[in-house]
Parts: sequence; structure tokens; C-alpha cells
Amino acid sequence: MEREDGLAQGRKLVAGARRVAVLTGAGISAESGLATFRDSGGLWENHRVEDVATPQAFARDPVLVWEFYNARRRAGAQARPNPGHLALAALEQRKESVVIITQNVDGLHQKAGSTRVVELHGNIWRARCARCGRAAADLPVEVPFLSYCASCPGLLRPDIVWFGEALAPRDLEAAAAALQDCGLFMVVGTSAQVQPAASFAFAAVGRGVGVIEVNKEETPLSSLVSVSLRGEAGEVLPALLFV
Ligand code: BV8
Ligand code: ZN
Repeated sequence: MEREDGLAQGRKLVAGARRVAVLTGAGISAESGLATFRDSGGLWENHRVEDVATPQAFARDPVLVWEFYNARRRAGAQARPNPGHLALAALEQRKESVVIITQNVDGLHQKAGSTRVVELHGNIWRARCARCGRAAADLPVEVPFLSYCASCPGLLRPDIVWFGEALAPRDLEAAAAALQDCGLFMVVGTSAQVQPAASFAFAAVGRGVGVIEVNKEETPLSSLVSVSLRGEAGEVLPALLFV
């Protein structure tokens, strides 16, 4: 579909919706300078992310896992919301509700001003005790190796959902409610490979509600959605939402 036609069709869907749900992935933070999962080929320092972002990796080598997260916390500390995050935050002024369901752990949607954000995979700025679950607050950007819980001998771990770990029921429920309630579902910057996050986008297609995808490249969703816009989120979202 021609870009202009796609934008025109997308703008119509946006204009006609009162309640919007948006699934975002690493692609929306790429223009804030944060590497996506795929662009780095799913690698970090020659480790496959799936081999580092797991409870087994943390049990085996907690220092390696904290090196991985400290590297991302260092990068995240420099990152600012980009026009894509800001356009989604500004949309709240014009809609009854905008719920962001994000796979990202960088906190940039909240920094941009979005007030309803479901963090399906946790948040890189939070840590918790691996043993008793107690949250650890005010940690430095680089968490010292090895930090321990204030209440028990447990090690602190990033408050992140790792591969093989279940997502929090309350987040799954919030995402499902937003999916059921919305009149428009948008999918931005995700390769739609990670489950169960991607399932919300496929369920939106199944629900028959309008679905707009914004992505730099084709994904398994592209042929199924109402409108698939190819391009960078920081450029397409403002054109889609505010022109
Ligand atoms: C669970 C925290 C069960 C970590 C993350 C085989 C088949 C299907 C599923 C599985 C399978 N084997 C295992 C599974 C399940 C597994 C899974 O989905 N694996 C995948 C790899 C196949 N899922 C799980 O393990 C989940 N848990 O299933 O538990 C269970 C149930 C009950 C009890 C016990 C257990 C947990 C998944 C959560 C993993 N944690 N994040 C961290 O971030 O450190 S997921 C991780 O991947 C990140 O969140 C990241 O967001 C995500 C990658 O996905 P994307 O966000 O889509 O990023 P990606 O780079 O892939 O794509 C970016 C896209 O943007 C690209 O298309 C690119 O073209 C585009 N783009 C780039 N720049 C831009 C852009 N678009 C627009 N503008 C730009 N500028
Ligand atoms: Zn503890």
C-alpha cells in the first residue's frame, strides 16, 4: 500500500476511535539510542540474549547477568523519549483512554508522559530480592556486584521477566482488558516473535477491531492488520497521530 494511502487510512481509524491500546517493542526505543533485540542479532557481547536473560543464567553466573543489565542501565540513563514516545503520550489529551502495553523495560513511555503503561516484561530500573521478592530502591545506575537483600541473605536480581518466566497475572489481565476495551489497536516497533506479548496483537486482529502496525520492516503481523506503515516510529507516529 502506498505510504500516503496508508497514512490516510490510518488517520481515519485514529479519528474514529475513542479508546486506543498500543503494543510497543524495542523498535520504538531504537531512535532513543537503545539497541533492539534483533538489530544486534539478538546478541550481547557474543552471548545470545536468551542465554543471559534467564533464571538459569542468573543462578549460574549472576555477575555476567548484572554486567548485561548494567550495560543496558548505562545506555538507558542517557536515553531520552523520542518523537514516537511523545506522540503516544500526547494522544492521551485527545482520547478517552490510551493504554500502552509495552515489552520494553526502559521506562521511556513513562518519561514521555504516558500515564497508563503496562510493563509486560518488568523495568530495568527496578531490582528485587531473588529469594524473598522484596523490592530494592534507589540503586545506582551500575548496581555493584553482588548486591544483597536488606531483609534476607537473598541476592538482588533485575525486576525483569526473563525467558522461561511467567508474566505477572495483573499485567496480563490489564493488557487483556485494554485489548477488549479498545476501539483501535496499534502495534509499534515489535518483531511480534516474543510470546505471550505478541499474542495481544494477533488477538486484536481476531477481534476485528482496527489494527495499525508501525514498523521498519515486515513482520508476521503485517499482512493481517488493517494498515501496516513501514518506517521509523519517531517519524511515522507524529505523521499518523498529529496531521
Ligand atoms: C513464558 C526482558 C512461560 C528481558 C523479555 C518457541 C516458540 C514460541 C515461544 C517460545 C518458544 N520458546 C520459548 C518460548 C517462550 C518465550 C518466547 O517467546 N521466546 C521467543 C524468543 C520465541 N517467551 C517466554 O519465555 C516468556 N515467558 O513464556 O513463560 C511460563 C508460563 C507459566 C509458568 C512459567 C513459564 C517471557 C518472555 C519475556 C522475555 N523477556 N524482555 C530484557 O529485555 O532484558 S523479551 C525481550 O524480547 C525484550 O522485551 C524485547 O522487547 C523483546 C524482543 O522483542 P521486540 O520488542 O519485538 O524487539 P525486536 O528487536 O525483536 O524487534 C524490534 C522490531 O522493531 C523489529 O521488527 C525492527 O524492524 C523494528 N524497528 C527497529 N527500529 C525501529 C523499528 N520499528 C520502528 N521504528 C524504528 N526506529
Ligand atoms: Zn530478601
